[in-house]
Amino acid sequence: MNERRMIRISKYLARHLRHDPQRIGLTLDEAGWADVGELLRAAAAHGFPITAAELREVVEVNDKRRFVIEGGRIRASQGHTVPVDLGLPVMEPPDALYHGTVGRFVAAIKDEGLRPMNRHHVHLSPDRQTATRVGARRGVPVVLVVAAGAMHADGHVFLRSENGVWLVDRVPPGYLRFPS
Ligand code: HQG
Repeated sequence: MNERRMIRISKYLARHLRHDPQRIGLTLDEAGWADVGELLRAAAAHGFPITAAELREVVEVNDKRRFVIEGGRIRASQGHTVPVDLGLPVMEPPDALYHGTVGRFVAAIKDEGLRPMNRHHVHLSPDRQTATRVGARRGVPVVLVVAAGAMHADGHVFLRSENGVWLVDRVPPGYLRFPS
């Protein structure tokens, strides 16, 4: 499959497995799973036919491992706006995690800390390079360092998604280091 088709399918899956399953009449269970056959039928019925082989390829090859297939079901590993309980394990984070953003948000973040905005959690990256890519989706990236170890010691709960993204309810400004 070519890169363009792969990206189109990945975006289509993200839209319907994270944000808007009703749009194609799909139902997710409480943990975010959809039946693979049902998904393929719903996509075809709504003008976006995907073959089973294409679906498998997107799930397996996708650089960020955004989706998982298990026992005939598929779900997004993170990033939902619909209410789901992914049942992710609570984990002790490393001392430092990273958040990629852009300059125009920095003043508000200094003031309020990081907030989940439309998602369920604030998303943090395990390394600077990943955070740089996340920030670059919106402009010139600005990478913030999060004192995750200190937050954990102070009782903040961290989850880790199946694809290695760290999730937390919020990051108060005192735990953030901004580039000078
Ligand atoms: C910013 C993609 C103002 C925050 C990525 C970010 C990631 C604030 C934006 C995943 C703020 C929210 C998540 C505050 C946070 N005031 N702005 N108090 N607190 N922000 O997309 O972290 O491709 O919801 O800095 O790669 O950018 O979808 O979060 O810029 O892993 O798989 O508000 O989404 O993965 O944006 O990205 P998002 P994010 P996928």
